[in-house]
Amino acid sequence: VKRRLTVGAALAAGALATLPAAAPAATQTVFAQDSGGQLVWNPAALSIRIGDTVEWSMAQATGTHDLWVVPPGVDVHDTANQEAYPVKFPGDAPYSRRFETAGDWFYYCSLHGGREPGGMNGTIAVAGSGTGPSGGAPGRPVSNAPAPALNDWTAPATLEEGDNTAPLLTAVAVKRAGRGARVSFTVSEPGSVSIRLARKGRTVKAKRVRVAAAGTQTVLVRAAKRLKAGRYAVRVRAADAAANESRPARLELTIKR
Ligand SMILES: [Cu+2]
Repeated sequence: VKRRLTVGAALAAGALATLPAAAPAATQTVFAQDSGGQLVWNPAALSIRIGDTVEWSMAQATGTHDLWVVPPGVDVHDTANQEAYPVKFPGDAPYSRRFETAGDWFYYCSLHGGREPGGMNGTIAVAGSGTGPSGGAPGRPVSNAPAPALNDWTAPATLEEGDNTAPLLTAVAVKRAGRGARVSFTVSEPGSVSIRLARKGRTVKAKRVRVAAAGTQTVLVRAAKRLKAGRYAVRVRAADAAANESRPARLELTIKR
């Protein structure tokens, strides 16, 4: 047994070694540090890959800070095109941002001269792999993002999972009966059957009946008035409880004077 385990482990290691070099998405942390009078982000320079997340932690801060993120190519004074994050206090949850765009990013704390050289700022070099995001868990939403919409969708009490079978409608027949027609049919499962009587394209009478069980049933379709002489198109269609519908049966009924 022990030997087989060893062989298996060696095989697994070999399989891993042949996988393409796609490192999982990583999270890197930058700490706001302000003890000793020097206000810095540490480390001030990061190199990450597309898909990685950076967290700016307040765990080591003793004062308040904010965060501005400057995308590649945006001027440090062009605040309209920068991302502003609200002020945080020592011990607050970190700012968190996932990087999907390669390039040289800049960030700073506006409370502590961050845009100026020597201020509380830093850089993030995001390397594009050429193979797209490296995947992994998505970053957490930034703290100033609007609250996500609540999913208040209520699951249906009954799921008609798996019933994709339409009922079978057979032995459909129609006969004149009094002021209307008598329609008989056989259905393969319970549900409902709808019958439509039309003349010259206009519905004369429509009726829907419940079918409690599979089998043969006869339905009387009575029109409001005595049927005029002519040819009537009769359409019969069955549906089951999951709303699967049979193919319609089309018959003709001729009413003579
Ligand atoms: Cu600051």
